[in-house]
Amino acid sequence: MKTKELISTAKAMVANHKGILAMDESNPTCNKRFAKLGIPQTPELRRDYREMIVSTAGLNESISGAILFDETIHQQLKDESSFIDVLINNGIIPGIKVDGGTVALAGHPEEKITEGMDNLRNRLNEYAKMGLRFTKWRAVIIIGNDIPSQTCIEANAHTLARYAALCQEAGIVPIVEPEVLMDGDHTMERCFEVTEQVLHTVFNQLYKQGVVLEGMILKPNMIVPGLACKKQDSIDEVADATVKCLLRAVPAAVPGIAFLSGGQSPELASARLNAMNVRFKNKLPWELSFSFGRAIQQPALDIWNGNEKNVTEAQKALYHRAVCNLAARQGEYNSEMEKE
Ligand code: 5MM
Repeated sequence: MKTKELISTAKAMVANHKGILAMDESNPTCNKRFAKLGIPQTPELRRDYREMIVSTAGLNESISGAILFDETIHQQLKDESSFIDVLINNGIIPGIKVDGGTVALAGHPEEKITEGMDNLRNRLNEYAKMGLRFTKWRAVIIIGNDIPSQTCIEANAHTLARYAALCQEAGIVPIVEPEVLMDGDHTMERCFEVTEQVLHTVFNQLYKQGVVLEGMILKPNMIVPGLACKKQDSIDEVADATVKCLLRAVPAAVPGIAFLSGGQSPELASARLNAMNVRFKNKLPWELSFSFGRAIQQPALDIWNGNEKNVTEAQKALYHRAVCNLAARQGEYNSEMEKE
């Protein structure tokens, strides 16, 4: 195993206060986002949208790596360069989503298991040859009446660890993403309890399957109340609960924790990340970073709206969100930045 290389890639993914841009929406998810805005759901427009993102000048000042979707790596920019090369030339590490999405867990119809293990070893070797240096696999855990079940947590943790071990064997850094969804009216305390259980189970499996913790990145949810919960805790309460949970469950050997945004508004995601970095600066064993999708992209997507004429304005919005999160990583974000 190329352990040294894995460790240095993982460190680079969270270095210099930068974060990871998740632009790996599968076609159904990307189409859903386009449909909301009335944008035609074609491969050409998905390509145009992603070209708008990767050609944003200065993106590399705050973005260390970008997660692509398989369709994108087989497409080209208008000048016929590949998306992978454009990222590499801009000093952004290219990565790719390798999971195949979620389906109902057999015997547990309300819960999800992630597919995509078939032929994964060969796919990883192909991706490594193409220059992709990290991957992502997302597991989904739903909070509801009597769920998540232990079966669901264990099945997803086992799969995440199998995926991570295969990635490291291929010399690729795995981003391990167990996402506890924000949907529902559960409290922040319930999110804490479930996330802690999930993370303990995931790290137990990573250990059992020999995954080198120094050569991976964890991509968890923040500890937040459900979107429909009557009590919406303050930014500082979310920051404290999130760090408390992570300190209990994430080994110090992991170089970085890059949060997903999970449906939080872009401003709230930045503010919560900022609060963690303000309150726990220099006190944590891992870097606290971001791997946002919607919380970085949404304002830019709204402006772009499928129209070439809007590219420059959309790129400004994307650049702005990336810079806000660079500041949040240093505990230097504030709402004044949103007026700039
Ligand atoms: C960008 O969306 C990623 C792929 O999602 P699908 O498999 O549903 O198409 C997703 O895994 C994303 O990376 C994470 O959920 C983080 O994105 P958010 O929007 O939650 O920050």
